[in-house]
Amino acid sequence: MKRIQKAADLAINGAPPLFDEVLHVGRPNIGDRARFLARTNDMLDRGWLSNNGPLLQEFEQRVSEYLGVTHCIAMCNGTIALEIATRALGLKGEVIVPSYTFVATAHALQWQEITPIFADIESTTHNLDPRAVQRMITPRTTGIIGVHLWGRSAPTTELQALADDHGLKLLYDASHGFGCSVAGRKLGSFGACEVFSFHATKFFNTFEGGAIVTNDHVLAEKVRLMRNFGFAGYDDVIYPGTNGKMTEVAAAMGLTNLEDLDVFVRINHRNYRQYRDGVERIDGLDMLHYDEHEQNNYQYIVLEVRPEFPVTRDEVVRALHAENVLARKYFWPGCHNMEPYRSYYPNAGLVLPNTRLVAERVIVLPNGSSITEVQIAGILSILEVLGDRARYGSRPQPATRAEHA
Ligand code: T4K
Repeated sequence: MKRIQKAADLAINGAPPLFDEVLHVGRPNIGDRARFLARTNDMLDRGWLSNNGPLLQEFEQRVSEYLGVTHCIAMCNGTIALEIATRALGLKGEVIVPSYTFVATAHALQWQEITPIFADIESTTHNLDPRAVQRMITPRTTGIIGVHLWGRSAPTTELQALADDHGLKLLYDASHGFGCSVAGRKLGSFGACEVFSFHATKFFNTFEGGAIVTNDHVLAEKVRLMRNFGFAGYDDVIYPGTNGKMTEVAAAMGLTNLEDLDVFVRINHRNYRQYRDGVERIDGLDMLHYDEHEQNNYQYIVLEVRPEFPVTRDEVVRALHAENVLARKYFWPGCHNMEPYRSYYPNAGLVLPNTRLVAERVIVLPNGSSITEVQIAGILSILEVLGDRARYGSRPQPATRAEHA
């Protein structure tokens, strides 16, 4: 495999791309194909495709055991799970969330005409700053949604104290946190409930999917019914519900992938260490670290491009894309800069300085079971050349049409 050694080797300078195939950030981790197909075959023979089928029930059982929670209610995706969780908890008025998250965290509220109020993050953790949350509490506040961004725990102790002091409901968007722990306790059992996404791009996927997990029996029963239109029995609807059901084929994928979680973690961890060791040698780049004393899924390889790096974050992304590395600027530009929030609250950014700082710096790189050691070495070689003033000299200029010809 060729590596980038000098500025002239870069595709933005007219050279052919380093990679022939596109390298994605969100390539799915897929478990044993034969076991998945066997489960799917059985499902087809049974003629039971959705609506609380046997695969779903087994899946919920396995997930709750794995996470150490009493209830897992599997859903069609993480966004609907967030909507059902906030609805079941009776949230209304204002709910405090980070702006530095995937827009679904805010949209799940807005979709129900609950106002998301954006609180700032800590620049080192990328997670909610409890002091910022406190500042955003008003008489209209009914809840807080903490996000365990990149699978690293939100400040659970501080957020619980705030929620208790102010009589607020606290739940977590744990979309990134499957298989991760804080102080040795798996994410999933904090707050009133936690919501996972099992989207294809996540560490653990069910094609599309998600779950609400909780130790609260009453809440669990309510969300279970709300997931199925609010039906409490034939012809008897007792809640405003929706269709949040997970299909049997998704549960089959989930059961299969659960059996290979250790393999996915091992691969991600290996990749993470290779990236970390490589990035350590490059001035002006930082990589977000995971606490090796905790359980981590190591799914997100998060770089921060500091101002002293010779080229800007956007130029790094442009250079990587030109090499067929589809790095992403998650979660630029922050929810408060997306519609409808930027029209509703044009000045929200004034209280979100760390959100801006982090969103302007971050790049997420490909990880997962489809990326190889050699490919990671290639990606690192691009970053090294971009970061080496001696070899690189000036800011990259795209080759002109004439130079390409
Ligand atoms: N809360 C948080 C904190 C979240 O991160 C998310 C989802 C949610 C809530 C909502 O959960 P869900 O309702 O989605 O269950 C992707 C995912 O669609 C989204 O699930 C995820 N967060 C977000 C971080 O990433 P996009 O818009 O970046 O997706 P897209 O289509 O650009 O795909 C990402 C990369 O992955 C591309 O390079 C293509 C590649 N890819 C994608 C799929 C689906 C594959 O290689 N194979 C695939 O099957 O949102």
